Formats: sequence, C-alpha cells, structure tokens
Amino acid sequence: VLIQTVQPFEGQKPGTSGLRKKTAVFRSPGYLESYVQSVFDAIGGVAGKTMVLGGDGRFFAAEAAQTILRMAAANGAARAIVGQGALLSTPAASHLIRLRGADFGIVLSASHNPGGPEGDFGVKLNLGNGGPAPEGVTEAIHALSRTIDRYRTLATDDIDLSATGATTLGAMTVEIVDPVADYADLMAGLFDFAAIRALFARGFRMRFDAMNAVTGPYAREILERRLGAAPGTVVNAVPLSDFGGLHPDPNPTWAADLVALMNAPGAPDFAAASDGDGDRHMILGPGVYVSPSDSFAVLAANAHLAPGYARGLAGVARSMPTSSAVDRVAAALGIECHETPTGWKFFGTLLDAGRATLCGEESFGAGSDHVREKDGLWAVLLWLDILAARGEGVAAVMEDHWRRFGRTWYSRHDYEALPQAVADRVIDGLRRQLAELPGRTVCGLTVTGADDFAYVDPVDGTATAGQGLRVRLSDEARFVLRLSGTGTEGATLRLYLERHGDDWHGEVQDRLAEVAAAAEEIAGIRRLTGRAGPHVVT
Ligand code: VG1
Ligand code: CO
Repeated sequence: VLIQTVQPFEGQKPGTSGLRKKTAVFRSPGYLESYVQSVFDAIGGVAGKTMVLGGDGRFFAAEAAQTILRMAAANGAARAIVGQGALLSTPAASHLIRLRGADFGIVLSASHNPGGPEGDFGVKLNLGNGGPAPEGVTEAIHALSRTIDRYRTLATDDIDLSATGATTLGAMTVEIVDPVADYADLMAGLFDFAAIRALFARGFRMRFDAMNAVTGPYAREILERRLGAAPGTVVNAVPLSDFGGLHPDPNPTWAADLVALMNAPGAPDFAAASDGDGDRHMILGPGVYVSPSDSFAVLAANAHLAPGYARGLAGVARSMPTSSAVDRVAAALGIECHETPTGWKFFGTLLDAGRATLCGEESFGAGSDHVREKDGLWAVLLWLDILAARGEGVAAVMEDHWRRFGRTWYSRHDYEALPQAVADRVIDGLRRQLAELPGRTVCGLTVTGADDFAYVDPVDGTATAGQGLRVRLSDEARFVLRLSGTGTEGATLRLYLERHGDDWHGEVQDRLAEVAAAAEEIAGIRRLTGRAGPHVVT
C-alpha cells in the first residue's frame, strides 16, 4: 500500500447530484484521488466493505475506474462489483447495490452534461439503500476534502474490465458483471412483458434515442430482444466516450431530431429518449410532447395497470419546482403527496419508509421504490405497459388525463452560464421582495404567497433551507426561481412557470405568457442579466 501526499482542492462540494466539474479539473494530478479518499473517509472507511462501481462510459471514466479500484483495495475494501467496461446506468447501479447488499456505490457520470476532454465529468456516491448520499454525508465529504493531506493506493497495473468474471486486486476481489442482465430481470418482474410484446407484434412502432450514452445496451436488450420491438428501434445505441458530440439531455432542445421525427408525417406511435447515465426520460407521441411533470402525473394515475404496482401506491413525492399535476392525482387516489427539495437524495427516506411508491421531478425524472434513483427506461416501460393495457395512444391518454384532472400548464426557462455575481443579484433581489409581495397585482395576477422553500424531512426530521424562491399567484398560477446545482460553468438560473386550467387546448408558452410576464416584472431576470431570453425551454 502506498500512502501518497496530496494537497486539498477548492470546491470539492457535491451539488444536486454528485461532484461535477470540467473533465480537465478531474484530470489534474491528485484531484480525483483526493476526492475519492474524502468519500471513503466520510462513510467511515471502506475496510471489509463491498462497493459497486460503474458509469456512463464517458471520457476519463475507464481511467477513473482503475484509480478508484486501486484506492478501494488499498483502503481495505473486500469486494468491488464492477459493470463490464466500467458501464452501469445510475438506476442499474442502484439496483445492483440493493440486490447484492453492497455497502455503497460510485457512478462515474456527469449525467446529462456533455462529456469529452472539453466536457464534464462527475462522481456520484450512493449508499447501502441504493440511493444518493444524503446532505449530511455530502457535507462531511466536503469538510474532509478541505483538510485532506494523503490518500492510499496500490502500485499495480490496470485490470481488464472488458470481460465478465472474477479477479483480484491486492486482497480485494473484483467481480466484473454484465451491466444489463440484473436490471432487465428487475424490469421483467415489474411490467407485463407479454402484453408489451403483443403490442409490438401487432405492429406498434417506437423509437428510443439513447443519445450515444449508457442506455443503448439496456434498451436494445429490453426493447428489441426481450420485447420484440423491431431491430433499429433503439438509435444512437452504442455508448461513446464523447456521446458522439451530442448533449445527452433528453429535452426538446437537445433531442430536437427526435421531436422533429415525431412531428413529421409517418411518425412512429411512440418515442422516448434518455440521458447520459440513464435516469431521465422524455416521452413523445405523434405530434405530442409530454411535459415531464405531466408524464409523472400520468404514471401515478395509471401505475396500477402494471403488475408491479397493481396493489396501488402508498404515496407519491415530487420536487418542489415540479408541477402540481401529480398532487391532483394523489388527491383523487386519497394518498400522501410530499413536496421535497430538488434532487433524488431527498426521496430516499420516503421510499425507505414506504411512504412514497412513485417519485418525480420536472427535469425528466421519475422513478419508484424498485430502486433509489430516478429511472429513464423504467418510465418508458411503464408508459408502454399503460399504452398496452389501455389500448390507446399517447395523445388519447393525455387528453383523458386533462379531462379528468384539468391541465397544469408548465414550462422551465433556463438561463445558463451567467456570471455568478449576476445570478446572485437576481436571486437576492427576489428574496428581498418576498415579504412585501403578497397582495400585489402584477400583469393581471395577484400574489397570494411568497417564500424561500425550506423542508423538514417527515421521516428523519432533517431540515434543509434555501431550496428555491416560490411565488404563488392567483388563478392557480405560480413561478419558482432557483440556482442550478449541477452546472460546471458560471451559474444557471432556472425559472419554473405553472398555471392550472380546465381547458387543455392551446400552446403552453401562450398559456403561461402572463405568468412569465409577472415573473419578469417581479424578478427582472432579463433586465438584470441582459439576456434576451432563456437558452433552454422545456
Ligand atoms: C438538475 C435537475 C434536478 C435533478 C438533477 C440531477 O439539478 O433540475 O431535478 O435531480 O439535475 O439530474 P439542478 O440543481 O441543476 O437543477 V441527473 O440526471 O443526474 O443527475
Ligand atoms: Co442523469
């Protein structure tokens, strides 16, 4: 065992989902090692423990996996379970941790951020329940990273991760597993594969865009092999280290080709895309884009149609900026509905306690208690199961949903790569107004409440403050403003717009125009940033 000295690095503070930095930062000598040793120390050491390791296959992941394996062995870990080729989607890693009773897992991914030498890299930490490390642990990692002065490693050659099987590294057993098989089996146990197979056999056509990221092998195995979708259903199916130059974020901006396909004559019946690490999903039908908040609400309203959820749901949970569409479903079902801060780590206690069966976020994330992460392919398969059971297409399912529950018009406007000081000025400016806003009428809407979202976990009592500024408006409207915690360049402001109505016809941005105008009048995002408009609209 080698003890190497290292100096602490600034800013090794995990954000919404792991530590994300420019790849070049992660490649600076000692940077990854310093962080990983802080992770190991923050979880009480890894001696005798079992680790799951994988990632989305992005540039530097293969090298980082070797570094982490050497360090785990040097720190006394008993076993590492590694996805073949160092691949594991985030939900598959979560499943593997639970299935194998591992103590923790590391996922090498910056999720939907682009990869490559000029792109982003990231390290996610999941604990023994399969879920992202909660804030107490991420704070401990950050604290340790500020004083770290040494790390432990071995002087060994790289091990071959390209074939499945067992080997050793020092005294640690390394087990290289098929990244797909266990996950595919889990899906087969939740959904009616025979019904979905029959749907494809009847000529149902689908396109799944894996965006050259990790879901390709999973989607091919499940959709094309096990469910009989036509060969070629999965496109961009081979994980590439730079995602083929794509930005693996499944939204109308970055998956514009898929949206265009679905808006053209001859579109298939159904389309979906996932992100770098496989935890997000976008759903499309011919001429229909399903907003993520609506997708989550539809899944909650129809989950009982899938065998895995036939008993019904214990409860649901959504992140605060996610639309209230699912709240209306929960009310109709008579189940608990929780509102949590942004990020999957806040759902863990509710899932573990059996108080939420389904969880969702407006950022194309939905999942259930089958793992402790959001899960892109899971959402796609639940959609397929629902379409098969109902014998209807996406448009019909959406219309029926809006007829029953009304429509929650929703959109997120992202202002990216702002100077931090400018973004802070916008946030501080709105925060200072919160107390005096109620009662004010702006652009025809009256402010009915305004606050800085704080959360007390109903299971373990942990308090979290400063999670986003909410302004409630008349006419069942609201806007929310918060700073992103996943970016690597400057600051990103997210403005979330929402309004509920019974009439579901019309264009989303039109229906939200007054809410957007009120938000601009109050928060002055364009005025203070000098930007003409958002970079990305979802
Ligand atoms: C964003 C999303 C959030 C999601 C997070 C991680 O965070 O808004 O809902 O949980 O990304 O997604 P932020 O702080 O930038 O708004 V991914 O697919 O890994 O890790
Ligand atoms: Co992701």
